[in-house]
Formats: sequence, C-alpha cells, structure tokens
Amino acid sequence: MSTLFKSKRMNWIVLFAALALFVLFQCQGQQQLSDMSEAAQKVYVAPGEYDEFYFFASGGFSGNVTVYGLPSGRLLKTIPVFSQFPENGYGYTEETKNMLNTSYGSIPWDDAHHPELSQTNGVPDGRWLFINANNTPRIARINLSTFETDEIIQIPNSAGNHASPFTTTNSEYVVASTRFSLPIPQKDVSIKSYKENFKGTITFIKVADNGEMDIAFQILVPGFDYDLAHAGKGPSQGWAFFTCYNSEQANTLLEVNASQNDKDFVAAVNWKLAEQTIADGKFKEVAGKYVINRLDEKTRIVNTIAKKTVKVLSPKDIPGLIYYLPTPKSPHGVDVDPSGEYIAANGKLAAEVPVHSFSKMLKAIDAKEFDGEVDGIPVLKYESVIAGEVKNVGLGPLHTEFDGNGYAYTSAFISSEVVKWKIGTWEVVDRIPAYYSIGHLSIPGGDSQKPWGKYLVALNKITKDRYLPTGPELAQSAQLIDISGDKMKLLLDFPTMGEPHYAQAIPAEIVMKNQKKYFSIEENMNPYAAKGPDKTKVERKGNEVHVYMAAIRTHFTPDNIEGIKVGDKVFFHVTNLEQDWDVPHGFAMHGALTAELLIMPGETRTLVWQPQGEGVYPFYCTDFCSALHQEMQGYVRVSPKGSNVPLSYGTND
Ligand code: RUQ
Ligand code: CUA
Repeated sequence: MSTLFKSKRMNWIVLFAALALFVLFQCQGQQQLSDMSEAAQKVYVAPGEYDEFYFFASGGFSGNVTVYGLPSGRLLKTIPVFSQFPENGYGYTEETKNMLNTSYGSIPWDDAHHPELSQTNGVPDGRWLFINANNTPRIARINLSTFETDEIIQIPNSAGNHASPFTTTNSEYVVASTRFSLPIPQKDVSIKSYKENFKGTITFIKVADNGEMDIAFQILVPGFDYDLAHAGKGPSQGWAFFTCYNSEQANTLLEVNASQNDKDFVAAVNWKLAEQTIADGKFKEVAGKYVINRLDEKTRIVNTIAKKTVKVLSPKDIPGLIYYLPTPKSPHGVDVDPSGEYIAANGKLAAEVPVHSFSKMLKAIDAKEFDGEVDGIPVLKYESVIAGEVKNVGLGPLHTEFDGNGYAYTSAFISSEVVKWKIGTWEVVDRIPAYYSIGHLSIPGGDSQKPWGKYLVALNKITKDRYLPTGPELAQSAQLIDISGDKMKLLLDFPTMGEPHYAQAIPAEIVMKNQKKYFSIEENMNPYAAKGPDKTKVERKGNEVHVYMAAIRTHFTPDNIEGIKVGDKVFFHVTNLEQDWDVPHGFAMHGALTAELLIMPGETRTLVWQPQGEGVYPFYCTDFCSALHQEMQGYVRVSPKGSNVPLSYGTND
C-alpha cells in the first residue's frame, strides 16, 4: 500500500480532494456553456419544441460520419462507415471486415459526402442515416439505435457517386446518380469517342421496411456529369430531381469546355412511372457487378452477397419518364422546398438562383412546351417552368435549405456568405458572412417537409486565422447561426473532422428514445460466443486455434493459454458478458498486426494473431472499465513449431 494511505486521516484528505475535483469538473461543464456568446445561451435555455439536436456530419475524405451535439458543437462520436477505424476495430475484426467488400475486393477507404436521414411522411424519423461513397460508388445505412453501420451496397455502372443518397418521403428509395459518365457496359474505347460511347446512370435503391437495400433499377441517361439530387415531396412526390453540368459532353479541361453553355439541366424523373414500367416487365437486364454487405442482427457478423445484373430503363422507350428543365449555369445543389412546389437549383457559375415551379412543369408538359430534346428526353422551355430568380444571391451559390417559415438560405462559396431569401417574392432579406468559403449549409430537417428552423450550420472549407494552427492542414469549421429571428446571428464556431460536405440534424429526443444500451447475451448467435465463463474453451483445428474467450469486470477467461505454436493462426473470439450500459471491454494482443477490439456488452468480436516467434506474450483490456481495469490481463505461451507442449488454458487454476 502506498505511503499516502498510511493513516485514516490521509484517506479522508484524498477523498475530499477527489470530491473537490469532481465538483470543479462539473462547474467547468457549466462554465463551457457560459463561454458561448450571450445569444447562444439565450437560445440554449429558450423553451421550445426541441432544444437539442444530433448533428451528423460527413467526414469527406475520412470516409466516416462524426456526431455532434447542437447547439453545443461538442463532438460526441465518430461512426466508421467507408474506412477502417482502429478505435473500435471496425473493418479489422472478423465480424466487420466484410462491410468494406466491393466487386473489386476489400476497399478500406472512401470519400463520403452526403448524410441523409430516413423519413416517414416527409419528416426525418431517426431510424437510419444514409451516406454515399463517392470514389467506389456505394451507399451505407447507419442504424441510429446503435450508431453503427448496418449495411453497405455498391452501385454498378456508376463512377463518382456524388448525387447520392437522397431519400424519398417515406424512404421507399434512396436515389443516386453518376458524376462521371462511362462506357456502359465498360469497354475499351478512345476517350475521344466520349459523345458516342459515354452514358450516365440514375439509380434507385429500394429500402425495405427493415432497412435492407437493393438496386431497384437504373435509368440510362445522356453522358453529362450528374451532380446532386433531391426527391420531390407533397405534390411532387413520385418525382426526383437531379442537377447536371457538362451538357457540352466535354472529356478534357472541363473548367473551360464544360462552362460553355448558358444553361445545363435539372432532370425531373417520374419514379412512379419507372416503378410501373419495371412491374410491367419492360426493362433490360444488363451486366453490373455489385455487392451488398449486411450485418446479420443475430450473429452481428457482416455477410456479403454478390450480384451480377441490374434492371435498366431507357428513357427513349418510356415517354414521360424524364424531362430536362434548362438551368443556368453548371448547377450544383438542387433543393425542393417544404411545400414540394419549388425546386431551387444553385447555378454555381450563375448570378442568380433559378427556382422552378413543379405545377408549371406539369402544365408545360401537358401543353408540350418543349425546346427540342436530348436522346429522346424532352427539354422544357425555361420560361414555361421558371417560378422566379433570386437575384443578388452572392457569388458561387452551392446549396439551399429551408426553415419551414417561408424562407430559404443559400450558401455562396466565393463570396463566403449565407443569403436568406423569401419564397414567393424571391427577394433577399438578410445575409451573414461565413468564415470562410462555405460549401453546404444545414438546418435540422432543412430538406424535409417539416424543418425545425431554429439553427443553421454553415460548413466552411477554409479556416485560416479562425483557430490555433495545426501544421499544414488546418481544421475545417462549422458555424452555428441562430435563424429564429429576422436577422441571422452567429452563435458559435467549432472545428470538424475530415471535410464535412453535408450534414443533417434531428431533434435529440427522436433518436434518444430508440437507443440500444447493450446486446442481450442470450440472443448472441455468434457461433464462437462464450456465453459464460463455463462456456469458454480453446480448440485446435490443424494450425488454426480458436479461443472462445469471455470478458467481465475485471478478468478474461481464460487468461493463461499454453500450447500455441509458431505458425499457428490464433482466433481470439472475445465475448463481453456485461449486461449493462457503457461497459465495453477492449482486447489488445502483443504483436497482432491488426487493430485492437472494442467489444460492446453482450457482443462477440474476433481478433486474429499469428505469433512470429516463441516466447510468452501478454494481452490486456484497452478500455478503462473499472478500478481494476489495469489487472485485466493475461498471457499466451508460444512454443516452437512441432513442440509437444499440450494445449491448456484457464483462469486461476
Ligand atoms: S457537395 S460542398 Cu458533395 Cu456541395 Cu461538397
Ligand atoms: Cu475491461 Cu478494462
């Protein structure tokens, strides 16, 4: 015992000091709130329908999602999605590594842009969060009861899956389309034959009631660059809208060659008609290899299903499937207002934001007010579909969201500002600078039928001089803006991870009520689970050794293992026996060429170790689980190849 604890009095002093520290910590928590501007505090304590939100930001090139609280801006968690994540072994463990499979093999990295919450009746419902992988086209579904990735589906015949994954109002589908047009199916042709040989695709991914995804159909479209999308709602439900640039169909120096035309397009797709055409069997089955990686709920092991073909529709054969709305100039975001009547396109090279009217579009279609066609797709007359143009909206408008109170907010990248305008009169009513170079902006529910229009978060690309410098790479920045009054007010800025493109937020209550606290040990169907210390064992099958190990505060069973030999492949299947919230155990093996494990209560996770030399090697728990966490450790003895040390194992025997 340390000399510090020599007397009882000393014990009291230590206890008192600990208590004082605890109180200090608590106060610091509150102190942090008062670090906010006065305006932030007012909002924070203001009564209202919802005061607290989860804010899900994409990690951009990190491939992950980060979760923040609003209005605090505090980082709560990283959810690994398209990238391996050593913090919890995602993508490394035997159970999760299949999640990163593709038809090309395992790809442990991607570029994720647009988180999109699932919806019911046009309102974010807190069941799932979808997000796209750009580089190797994929869409992931994150389960918001566990904050874990449950499924990833690959999209064939696509490259640069940017216009993705936008949900329909009841999450019947998430939609996606290709940024890069390609020869479809792939073939060896000259890049110069772009105009003859390259096509785009628009993909509808069906989401079943239990969340499981599969590709319903793809639509073959002209070889433009499809950039962003949003599904219709209310009256425009049954339609989805996609922006495209490069209607010039350039294949080189796009910055010049794809900026020639005054107008590019918003493609309006009638997906109800597409659905009917598929049901009538009027589609082509076309080659397209893809995989679906799904977490099995009972084993909590990810399985991969490989598929070879997709159903493809050709607009030429299906009159009324797609119309092009001419849209100035190289549009980026396309956003549908809460009423479903207005479709705002953000022409990044245009001086205004053109807003199309859905009802005018239907009338123009009826009256055949066309301006020619492209590959059998009618182009509607601009004057026939336009509802208004928002002038003086800033330079480089990229994205628009809505507050549900009749206003829209557009991000302007070049002039670094958020511009507020009124739906219907199209006049700019307020503007606020962003520090600096804003990309997306996000309002809780801001792309849905029922925005919770209290806050707006600006997602900024450049932060020189905003935070302490951190070497050549500086933090990106999110800025919290109060939009509850007439004038926008900057409340707070906080640094973000990776490069968040888009983010979505939802009232905390909606997500909190479905939280999973632990996994039931009885329901654990992992074939290697050890559901109690008495169920643990070590089995040899040739040179594979399977350790069925159990972890509970604060020991492993077994914690002494002998009889392992050089050349063996050892599988540590560790089951966390705890049945309580917030008690994960970790597992790290000396010399293992993989990430540690982080095992949730009731769950089994597997680490593979191939010992390279004889000796005795320790393992231990990496998550501070209790006062005796540091005692949670063990040894494995490794003998030479061909040794006759028998297999033996146990804890305290
Ligand atoms: S996109 S801002 Cu994916 Cu606008 Cu990045
Ligand atoms: Cu278990 Cu530390």
